[in-house]
Amino acid sequence: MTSFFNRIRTKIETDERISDAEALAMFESHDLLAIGELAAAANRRKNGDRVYFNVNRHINYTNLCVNRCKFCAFSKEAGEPGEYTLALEQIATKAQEAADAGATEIHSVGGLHPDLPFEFYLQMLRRIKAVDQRLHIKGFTAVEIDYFSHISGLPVETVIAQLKEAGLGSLPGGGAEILGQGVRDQICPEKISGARWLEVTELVHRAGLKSNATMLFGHVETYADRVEHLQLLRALQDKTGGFQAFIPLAFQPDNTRVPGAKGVGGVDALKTLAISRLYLDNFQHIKAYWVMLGLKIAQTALCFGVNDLDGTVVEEKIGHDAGADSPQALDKAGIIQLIRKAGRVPVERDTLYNEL
Ligand code: V47
Ligand code: SF4
Repeated sequence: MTSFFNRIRTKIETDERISDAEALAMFESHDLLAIGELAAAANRRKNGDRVYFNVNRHINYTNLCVNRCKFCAFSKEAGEPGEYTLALEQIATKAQEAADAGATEIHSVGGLHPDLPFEFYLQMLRRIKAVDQRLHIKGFTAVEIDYFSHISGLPVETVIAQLKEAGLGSLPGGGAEILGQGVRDQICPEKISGARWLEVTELVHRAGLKSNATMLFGHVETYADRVEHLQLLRALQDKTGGFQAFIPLAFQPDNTRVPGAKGVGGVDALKTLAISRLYLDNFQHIKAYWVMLGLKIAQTALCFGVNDLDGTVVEEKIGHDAGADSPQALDKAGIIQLIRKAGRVPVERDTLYNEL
């Protein structure tokens, strides 16, 4: 294996791409420290010692969803106990609380609501912006954008243009799951295809909006499925350059309907983050989303190629409904301490990675 890792090291140092076969071999390897050391070196070349975080707040406007993905413990059907849809007034109140607490970003996603009209989402953006023009709204996944096109009868390009006009600043990376259709048929058969997710994301980038990309891992997928997912993202990034960060999401199994899934161990989580850094040479940022990883693994990930810890979050539902044992929120001092104790330099950023 030493000659294998030496070859990867040479590739990193000469900016040569890791092949799919090499990524697969690393997933199959148990030499976590070798992979991590290479990923840390690759990250150092790109980002030095700096680790980014932001002050943000999540607002999940509804948990009603017509898709009912099997891995999702957050979504509900109409009439089920615990279903909710926030009124515009409640959304504005949460945005005001966020602005008062120094947030620069509202991260807003929700289920695919059976009846709300497209106009609701435009009004939601306008209401948040009316609270404070400076709040950047990172909202709606490619899945929601496709759904808005469906319910409004408008082409995706028009949907994006209207959302942008109403105040949308960028898109989060959700809905990608595993892009390969074989896996989607098992865990989210009602969701748009992986090909459609890529198509909508390309249109988002063409409209001048940045977005992120995620990968939900640790359920039924194989290592080959993960490599294919990374390959599709790297190819789209070559085409558009519109992705900011890649965020591997560790699957939380409680209250879900994925047969046999047990959740993600620390070794798999760190290996996946490190390989993402090595393979996705055209992504500047690899984010350890502490909500799904837990604080200890998220901090350790800073030694495995990661340069972003996401934000303060404040009110998290998607991971916690599925049993995540991380805290609900972190304060800025807590994030700064996590980064400093890993020997790195904390940098508060806005959503578009301007340093604050
Ligand atoms: O798309 C759903 C995932 C995503 C579970 O772009 C689950 O900055 C784990 O995309 N276990 C939404 N994950 C969250 C998301 C995100 C989060 C933080 C930052 C950003 C960003 C994006 O959550 C969904 C789905 O892939 N998810 N259920 C679960 N049981
Ligand atoms: Fe709906 Fe998103 Fe949950 Fe799937 S992951 S059921 S689309 S809220």
